[in-house]
Amino acid sequence: ACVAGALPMTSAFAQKKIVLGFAQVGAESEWRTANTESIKSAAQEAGIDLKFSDAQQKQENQIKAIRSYIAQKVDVIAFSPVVETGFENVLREAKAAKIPVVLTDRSVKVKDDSLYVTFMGSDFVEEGRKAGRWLVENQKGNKGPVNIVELQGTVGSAPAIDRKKGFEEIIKADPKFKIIRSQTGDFTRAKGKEVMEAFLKAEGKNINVLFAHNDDMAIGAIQAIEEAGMKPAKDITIISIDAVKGAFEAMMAGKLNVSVECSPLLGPQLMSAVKDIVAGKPVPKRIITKEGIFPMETAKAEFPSRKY
Ligand code: GZL
Repeated sequence: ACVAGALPMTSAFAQKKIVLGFAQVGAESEWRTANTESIKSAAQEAGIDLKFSDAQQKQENQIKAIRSYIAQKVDVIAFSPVVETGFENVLREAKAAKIPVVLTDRSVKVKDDSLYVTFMGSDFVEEGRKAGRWLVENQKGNKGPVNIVELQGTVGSAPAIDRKKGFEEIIKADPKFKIIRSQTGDFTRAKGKEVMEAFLKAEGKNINVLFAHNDDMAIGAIQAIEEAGMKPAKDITIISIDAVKGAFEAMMAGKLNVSVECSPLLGPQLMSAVKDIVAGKPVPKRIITKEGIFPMETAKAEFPSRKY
């Protein structure tokens, strides 16, 4: 025990390392891989003891991982909720165990927002609006109809719900824009390709635009478009979100028209929030990631400085 005026902590009482339990969504996309890398390297950098789990995009696995962190009495729990609902009970268990929870990347719909300390991540509605605004500008000379097919992200996830909302909010201003098919590709290349093949079979040359909720699905769809003998980014204008390396490569190859940035590099912000929480300092309820938009023409110049 320390007595008043005691000497500063000696090595014998080395500062106990903060233990952070992180329940990751999975490894479904380039974005997710870069996000995991950012979290692991930032924890290392910050001297934080990271316990990490991959839920393979299954909610029950994320809940199991959070319960195990509660049992291990970690100092802080952080996770990116694979879908918006169904986490209330386990968040109440964390609160009862007095373990603070940080939401990164995706958020949850809960009545009691004291169940988490802060949510740090992008504004997905704005990402959808950026995609819509680019399309309105790109098609301004075209009297229409402009038939759009949409590859949605994981059903029930915040990015899928909000990107769709933002995109539709913008294009509804002009009736020439019509979403003729919309289906989930679960944020993966494989599923994106499979669903685009079905869209092409059903609609073929009737498709003018593809709006993909992430680059991985867009890259899968590009393969399907080429296999159908059509030219991606020319016969079908392609809009995507994330701006990962694969998107820049596709844009430099002239196969993708634009990618809206969604930064996965949340590691450093997460670690500083964790340290503040453990130190009892206040943390803003919402921390929004700053991000831009990259049309094909800017890809070559931007690519060398990309960090993910
Ligand atoms: C967005 C993130 C999404 C990415 C996808 O912040 O939740 O999940 O857009 C990833 O690539 O799978």
